[in-house]
Amino acid sequence: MIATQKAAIEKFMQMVEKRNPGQPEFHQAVYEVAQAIIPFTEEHPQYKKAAILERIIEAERIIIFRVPWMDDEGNYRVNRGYRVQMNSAIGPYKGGLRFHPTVTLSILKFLAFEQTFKNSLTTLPMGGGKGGSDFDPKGKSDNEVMRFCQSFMTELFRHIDKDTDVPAGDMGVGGREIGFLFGQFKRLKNEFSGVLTGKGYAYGGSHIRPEATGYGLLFFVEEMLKARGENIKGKKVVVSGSGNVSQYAIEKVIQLGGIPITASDSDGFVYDPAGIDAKKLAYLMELKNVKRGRISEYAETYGCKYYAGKKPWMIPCDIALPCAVQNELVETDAGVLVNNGCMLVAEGANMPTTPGGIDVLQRNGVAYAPGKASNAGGVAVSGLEMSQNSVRMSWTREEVENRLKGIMQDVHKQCEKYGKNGDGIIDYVKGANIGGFVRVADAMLAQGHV
Ligand code: NDP
Ligand code: 2IT
Repeated sequence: MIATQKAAIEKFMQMVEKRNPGQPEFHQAVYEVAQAIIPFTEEHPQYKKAAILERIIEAERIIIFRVPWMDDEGNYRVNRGYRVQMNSAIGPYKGGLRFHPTVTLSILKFLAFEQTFKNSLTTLPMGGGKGGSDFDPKGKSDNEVMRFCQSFMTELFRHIDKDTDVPAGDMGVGGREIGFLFGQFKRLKNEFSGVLTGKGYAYGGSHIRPEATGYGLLFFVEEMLKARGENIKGKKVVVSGSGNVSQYAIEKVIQLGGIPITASDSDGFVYDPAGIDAKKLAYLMELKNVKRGRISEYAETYGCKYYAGKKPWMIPCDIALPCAVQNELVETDAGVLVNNGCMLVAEGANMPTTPGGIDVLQRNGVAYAPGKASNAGGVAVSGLEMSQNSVRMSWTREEVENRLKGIMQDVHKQCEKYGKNGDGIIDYVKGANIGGFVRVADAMLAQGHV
């Protein structure tokens, strides 16, 4: 990168930090995009002249609200709810809801910003949004979760609609929560519509939506490997997390003939050198989705090692799939992966690798895919759920899975188109950011000064 471009990026980031104080995750997400887009807009002055980058980092609208609810002991409780309506240039705002005690405006702005680019890469008509609350579903009874969801939706319902803003799940928001949220929306609006995705199949959900992020991640990994003349058979795969994304990533690794050897939660990870097979995965799913237990119990049941307070990147592997949380793979972790011969890192989570981590991986020739490309399968099938709801039909599992695979192959093609360097190596960060940007930017140009 030439010195004038570096200076332009630094100046831009100073403005971003000044206008968004105390929002480090948002700064981090913008920085990654700015590094790719500022040089690109130098070569394409129509975007620079129209200040598209300056506009795209500003949310169209942010809603922050009180969520009062009562716990099982009759205590009054209060949380904060948010919806960040980031960009509607190419479709209604679309993106998940996160319920986690660490939720802040900075986290949701970073997620909504990433979502804008990701949704564009899917080629489906979806803008970017994200929302959630600092509510912690962990340790709460089903009734408490229901009361919280009902209170959350009692405010949110007036800001969303099937053609305006369509939330879905994210961390802490799965099928149970979407059901409660949908039920309350329906009562308040007296309307049965596709206003949320990730619904149960019995009431308008799509086949393969629960599986979509994890499966899509592996379809993307297959394309990355193909580009290097490789395939996944027999490869050791380290996975972090044990929630929705991790579970179905593990399932697809098994189906494709790879060997998943770790899973984790916020307390530690398990290393199963024999591989997590279909039977052990069924146990893990029951443990996490029904019993809502801890990953350490997997180690007790199957007699393998549990590493309390540690992350799985220390285990030698061919492929690493961070599927838990932002900034879970830092520079030193990347160094350990490189030293152990890891050839590919693809993100199931959003922004799990720090900028220093990305730098170490890329400099050492590890194929690295940012989440906005490799985890786009979840929102892609959400888009397919919206289509099915609009025509009041549902497609078969095979049909949805084939479409998902086609979309992930298309995302990979866009990364290749915009990210292939002179030496033939694909820079997925550059490719995903420019590929995601162009469609949104062209729509913004066409729509005038919006
Ligand atoms: P879940 O809530 O189902 O699972 C989250 C997992 O991450 C849990 O295993 C959780 O452990 C673990 N975790 C949370 N915090 C930490 C931490 N600080 N350190 C280590 N592990 C942690 O969420 P999802 O699987 O849906 O989401 C995971 C990631 O994937 C998120 O980054 C999300 O934004 C992203 N994503 C999700 C999509 C979806 O459709 N659901 C789509 C695309 C991306 P514990 O149980 O201890 O909290
Ligand atoms: O980060 C994500 O892409 C999601 N949590 C899924 C969003 C969606 O609308 O399905």
